[in-house]
Amino acid sequence: MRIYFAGSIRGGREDAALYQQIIVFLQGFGEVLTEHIGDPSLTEAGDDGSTDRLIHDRDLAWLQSCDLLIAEVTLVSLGVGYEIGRAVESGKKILCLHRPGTGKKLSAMIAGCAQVELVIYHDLSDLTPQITDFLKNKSGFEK
Ligand code: 6K6
Repeated sequence: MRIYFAGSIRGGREDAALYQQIIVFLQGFGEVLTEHIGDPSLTEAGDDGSTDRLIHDRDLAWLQSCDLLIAEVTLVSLGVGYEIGRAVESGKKILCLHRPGTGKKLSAMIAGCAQVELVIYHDLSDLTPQITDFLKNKSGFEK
């Protein structure tokens, strides 16, 4: 299974360590195309030497080739929202992960989208069983 993991870069890197833990967990199910999202050394400058056009076109190609988009949506990120919209348009399976209680309510355009499956969680220990349940029982993917 090819998984596109989406998480905030220029929207803020406060959750980078958590993204890394989620990515490691997801690697037990398949290939994560976007491992770099969890790299704690990447700053929200969002600049690894590539041009924005190259980043956009490369990420879109990965998104079009994935079986599943998993997006951590607690930090508000225009890029993550855009990726979710493009994945909806392409008929991809989409799982969004959100932590309540951080002061920001999830956008109605994500929470209200019928094509998006939403998991509410507090920490990794209550997230991982919910991802497993989604992958094994709801998405049709097998570990
Ligand atoms: C590398 C390290 C830090 O920044 C970079 C270069 N920038 C990006 N590299 C890869 N993917 C990116 C980059 N900037 C945005 N994205 C994509 O948009 C990722 O797939 C994320 O899921 C999402 C983040 O969007 P913003 O708006 O928070 O940057």
